[in-house]
Amino acid sequence: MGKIILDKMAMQRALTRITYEIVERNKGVDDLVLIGIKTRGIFLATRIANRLQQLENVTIPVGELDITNYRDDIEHDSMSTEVRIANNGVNFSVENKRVILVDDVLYTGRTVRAALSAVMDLGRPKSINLAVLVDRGHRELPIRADFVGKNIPSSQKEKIRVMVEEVDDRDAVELTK
Ligand code: 3GP
Ligand code: 5GP
Ligand code: MG
Repeated sequence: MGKIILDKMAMQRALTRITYEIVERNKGVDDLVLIGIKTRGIFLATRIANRLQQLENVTIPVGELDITNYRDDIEHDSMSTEVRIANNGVNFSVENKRVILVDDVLYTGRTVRAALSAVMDLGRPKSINLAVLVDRGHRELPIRADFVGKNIPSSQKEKIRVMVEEVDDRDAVELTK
């Protein structure tokens, strides 16, 4: 059985704080777009967008990214850039936008590295920042998050279980051996 690191209320507070930090850092919400990394990153991005709607009364676009085609440890020579771009779920322009990437867990950084490539294929944003619910350490690349729900120092053997009501029927973050 896992140990609960964040319960429903703590998760809600962390997302609310991240939302305020995003507004503060960007000095508002001009040109802001959110891009969630599948699967749970998309739900977290949508929740942040909902809070921005309540807080600032703006509708911020939320894109969906599946970075499978960009991972450096997966063979994808046969896939052209055009096909990779066509397969993503970002239905708006990132040109000159302030992009916030959103994911559930940051670990080696390879997913985010891949997400950066995917976004760059779409255009030239003004900036890209990273928001994650959990940073569990063990980076293998020079990547860090700008907005962190909770730092959870973990051993390589441990797993962080992120549950969201949208797909897991409850909100919680657990550390399992
Ligand atoms: P997610 O798609 O919502 O991020 O990778 C598939 C799922 O497995 C992920 O869900 C993630 O939460 C979970 N997972 C747990 N441990 C790991 C891990 O070490 N690496 C990856 N890639 N996913 C993990
Ligand atoms: P990275 O690419 O940084 O090694 O891993 C980040 C991605 O892998 C995230 O999208 C995340 O979903 C998944 N991941 C890596 N480690 C864990 C973990 O311990 N728990 C969960 N839930 N996801 C993880
Ligand atoms: Mg993830």
